[in-house]
Amino acid sequence: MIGRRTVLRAGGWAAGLALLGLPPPAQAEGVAEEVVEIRMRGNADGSAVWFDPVGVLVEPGQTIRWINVDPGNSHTSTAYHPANGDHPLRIPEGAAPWDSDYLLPDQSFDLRLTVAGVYDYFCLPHEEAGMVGRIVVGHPQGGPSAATLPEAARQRLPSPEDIVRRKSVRIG
Ligand SMILES: [Cu+2]
Repeated sequence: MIGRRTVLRAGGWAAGLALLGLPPPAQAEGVAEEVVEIRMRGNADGSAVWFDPVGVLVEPGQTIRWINVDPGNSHTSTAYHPANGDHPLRIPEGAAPWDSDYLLPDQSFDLRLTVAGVYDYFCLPHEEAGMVGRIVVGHPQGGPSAATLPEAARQRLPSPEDIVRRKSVRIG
């Protein structure tokens, strides 16, 4: 598992390579190349915040990128794991927890998950407001058992079966 915090710059560095006449960087063989993006969103008055999509299906090792597109708020991507503020374990046994730390507007965070299974995560300041998400890696059986989550958070999470079937599940 690799966590990396990056700051988006105008145009992006891949676009910069194109300007220099250089090809985009090669991808590692055997790993899905497409980056799965999850946007951190909020409405204008800050009364609603959410991950978009709330549920995604990825292959092991595929890059997942959270991008804060909410101009009015900082957000985090934080694994449900006892290491993160004594939260319940809701990622596969043996998988390492992650915490993006606070992302300001336009900042992003990359993560790759290699252990198949179901991963639940939350936004540190907005868990109680239901800002939670679920990632299914591979095609696992089952998922995290019922655990105590804030009511708003519990209602937000699609079932692993739904995520596998639809690959990407959005709110609304
Ligand atoms: Cu948040």
